[in-house]
Amino acid sequence: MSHQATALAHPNIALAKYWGKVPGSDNAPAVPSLSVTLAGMTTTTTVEFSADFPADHLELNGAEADATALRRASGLLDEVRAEAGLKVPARIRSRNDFPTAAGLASSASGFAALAVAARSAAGLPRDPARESNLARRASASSARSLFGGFVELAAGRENEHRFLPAQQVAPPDALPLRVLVAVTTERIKDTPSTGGMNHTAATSPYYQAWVAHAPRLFERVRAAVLAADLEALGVAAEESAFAMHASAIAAAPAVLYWLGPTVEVIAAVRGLRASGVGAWCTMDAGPHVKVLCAPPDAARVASTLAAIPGVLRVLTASPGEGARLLGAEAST
Ligand code: 2P0
Repeated sequence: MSHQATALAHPNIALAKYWGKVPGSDNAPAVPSLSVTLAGMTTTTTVEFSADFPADHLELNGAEADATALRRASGLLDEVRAEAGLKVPARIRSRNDFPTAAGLASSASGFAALAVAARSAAGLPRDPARESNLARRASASSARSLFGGFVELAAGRENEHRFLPAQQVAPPDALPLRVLVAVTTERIKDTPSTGGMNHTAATSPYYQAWVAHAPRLFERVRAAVLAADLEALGVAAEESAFAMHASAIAAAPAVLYWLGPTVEVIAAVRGLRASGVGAWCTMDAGPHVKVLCAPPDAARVASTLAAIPGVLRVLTASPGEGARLLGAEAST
């Protein structure tokens, strides 16, 4: 007897960044964050529980995943098994329809899809808040991909293990927006974000300043989304990205994700603004630059980015929907 379920989820881009965890917590963020879930790019994940399997097994894009990825996924499955009273192993098959090195965290869509598929395959009812909390404990940014549009994840509190799901702030059509991704390398990043943020917290003299300042940036981003004010959103989102990276760059040794083309794109976006085009940058734990603009400006901004030496390609994304279940079945 086996039970299986398939779910899909999209990546998200943080407009107000998460960087740093509450010490002693169950992967609760030290700062509040706010993201936009992106349409177009999709992770599809199938989970099958069966007593016939010898152990948990994880396949990513058709290849067996490494031990670290399997351990993280098994940790999420263990929580589902405990809640459902299930004691059998699972096989996970996950596929992204966007390249892993595209600068869009596949972990966010991956753990969001896994949370939905695993709970459903275990016979638990759909519950986006519980799925979001489950995903958050595996990888905090993935908690936000459970929901569509503009999504917030609050900061946790010291020495507190609690229910902390993300929640929707506004639906996808609340603010007309395009996110252009300027891809600057095909290489996978060298410092994974968990290690990068923990090293920043441990060694950067600017980390405490970041933690103190981030809630103000979050409030500005949130207010701008609710007011549908793209300029205020872009300005605050750019400040959040630079403040996060400043804290990381001041770590010892530095956590520096940028490459030459990263800075070239930042300069070009400032040039666009100087010529009257509304465009703002944000960067995550990698060298790619995501550029925010209004839909009518997207073609002009994309062609400017594509012409920059070192920019390999430009992807265009829009606000999209949250994770969803595609199907669930039991077989003998
Ligand atoms: C974000 N990032 O808010 C920020 C901005 C990267 C830079 O969330 O340790 O993979 O698994 O909870 O979620 C990437 O961090 O970290 C991230 P873990 P995660 O999107």
